[in-house]
Amino acid sequence: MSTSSFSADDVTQFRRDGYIIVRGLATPTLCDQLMRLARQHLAARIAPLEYEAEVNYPGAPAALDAPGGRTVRRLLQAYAREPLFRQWATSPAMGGRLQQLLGPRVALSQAHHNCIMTKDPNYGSSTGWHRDIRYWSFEHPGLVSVWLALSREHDRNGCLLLLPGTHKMEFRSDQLDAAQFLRPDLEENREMLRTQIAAEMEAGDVLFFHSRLFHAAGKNETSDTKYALVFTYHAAGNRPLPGTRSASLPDVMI
Ligand SMILES: O=C(O)CCC(=O)C(=O)O
Repeated sequence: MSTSSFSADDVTQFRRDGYIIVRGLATPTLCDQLMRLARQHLAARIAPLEYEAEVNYPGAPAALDAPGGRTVRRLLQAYAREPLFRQWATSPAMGGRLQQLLGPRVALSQAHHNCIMTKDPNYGSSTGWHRDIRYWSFEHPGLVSVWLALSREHDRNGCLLLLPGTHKMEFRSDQLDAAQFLRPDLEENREMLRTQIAAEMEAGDVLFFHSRLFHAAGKNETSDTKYALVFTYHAAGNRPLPGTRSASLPDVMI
C-alpha cells in the first residue's frame, strides 16, 4: 500500500466534488488475495447475502424463485468475514486519509455497506441515481464510503457514475421519487445528469465518496462478475441515531 495521506489538492477536490479516486492504493498482490477470498465466499454462498431479487432495482429478477432471483448482489458483513478484509478496512492507507476528511477520531459503520459488491453479468441490475444517506440515520449526514475495485470497473460492466458537487446541493422532494431516486423524467434533473462522470477504475484503485453524493451504476454487459470491497466511515462524534438501522451494529474505531 502507498502513503497514508491525501495531498492538499486531493482534499480540496473531495470537498468540492464529493469524491476522489486514489489510483493503485491497494497493491496487485493484496487485490489478488482479496479477490480470491471474495470468489470463495461467493462460490460457497457464505451468509449473510443480499440477492438481486431483494433490491427491486430495474432489471432485477422479480422474486427469489424467478430465474436469477438468487443471484448474489452483496456479500454482507465483510468486516466479520475475513481478517484480510478487516486489515484493509483499518489500514493506515484508510485511517490517515479518513482522518483528513472526517477528523481525528474515525469509526467504521458495520451497519452500512460493509460488503463485497458483486455485479453478475446475467442478472446484475442497474442502480438509479441516489444518495446513500437517504436511508442512513446519523446526527450529521457527512459520512464517507470507500470503494476498492478488486477488478476493472468501466462503463460496460456497471462502474459507478457520479454527479460531482451534488453532495453540497439541496433537492426539492418532488425531484425525487418515493424511494428517493432522482427522477430522470424531469428536465431540470436531466440537465444535471449531463454533468455525470464515470468512475472508471483498475483493480487496486479506490474511490472515496461522500454519503450525500448522487451516484448510479449500469448493468454488467461483460461476461465476468465485477467485485468491489466497500466500507463506510463516520466521525466518531457523529453518532448513529438510537433505535435506527444505523445503530444496529457496533461501530469499529479505526
Ligand atoms: O453497483 C451498483 O449498482 C451501485 C451500488 C450502489 O450505488 C450502492 O449500493 O449504494
